Amino acid sequence: MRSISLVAAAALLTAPFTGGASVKYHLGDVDGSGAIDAIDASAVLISYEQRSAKGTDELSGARFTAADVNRDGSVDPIDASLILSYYAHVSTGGKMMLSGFLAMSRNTHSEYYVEGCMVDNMVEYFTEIVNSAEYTNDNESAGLVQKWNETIMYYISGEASSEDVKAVEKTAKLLNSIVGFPRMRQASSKDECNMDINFVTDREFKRMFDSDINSESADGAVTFWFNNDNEITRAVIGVCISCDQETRCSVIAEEIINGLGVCDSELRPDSIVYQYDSTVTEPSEIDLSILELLYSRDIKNGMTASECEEVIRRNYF
Ligand SMILES: [Ca+2]
Ligand SMILES: [Ca+2]
Repeated sequence: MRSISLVAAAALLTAPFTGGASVKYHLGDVDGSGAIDAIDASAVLISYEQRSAKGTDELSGARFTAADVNRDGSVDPIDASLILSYYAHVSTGGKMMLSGFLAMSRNTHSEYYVEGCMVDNMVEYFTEIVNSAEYTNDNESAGLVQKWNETIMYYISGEASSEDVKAVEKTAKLLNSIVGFPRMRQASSKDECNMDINFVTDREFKRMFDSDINSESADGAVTFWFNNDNEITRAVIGVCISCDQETRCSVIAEEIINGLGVCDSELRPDSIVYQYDSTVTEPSEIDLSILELLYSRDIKNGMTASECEEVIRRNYF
């Protein structure tokens, strides 16, 4: 493994810092060079020594903020050592953002973290079910993020059992606990709804969905519509009443979640959106984390898979 010497790096620092008004300082990048490396650690140490010896300090404003990487209000050797550790991480092929790296070195995780699920797995799964290229019949929007921005007003039609209604309510409650999710509420009439949940016979189901899917083998389906901004504006769900209650509960949760811009998965049998028959009736921890990421402020309608990956790598640790 490469080692990094702080002393040698300090010797490299022969020129004064450039610091014009147009230079942008990001956390850890004390000289505004665009990279976080040993020179930044040296700048922190030099600033610390200046301040200790003479009471003066050339670091101020944005540069001070960039240098105080552990955000304790002081620029000191601890910050320098954190910058060096991060530089070592990046120099040996590490891909974490500084904020994630610092959180990890404090042994903490972001709110999206699921035990045992590495960021690469999360990226792969997110890409599979959110940036799926096969889900839409519109080539323009294939693979782009589509999600709701307005409140989902659902309405239950047809022969729903009390267990069916409970399953819808349970899913809505769970979704409403997600930060950033635009709420899901019951509409007072079918006219007011934008998510129409129909409990139907096999024949009605076939009539509703036959042009889109092979309805022979399906117990449920959803069709959703989106506008030019990739905002989902309407969804119609069908659940076959011919299947047993347990299957119906699983289908209800799955189709609602599919209607949020999340397509089926082949990767994870424990997922609520697993492509094949399953009796999973609620989202797995990873499903929930995906929904939290999808509905977070950083993931925007119309984003591509690589744009999403960048967000995930920054936020998932
Ligand atoms: Ca730098
Ligand atoms: Ca500090």
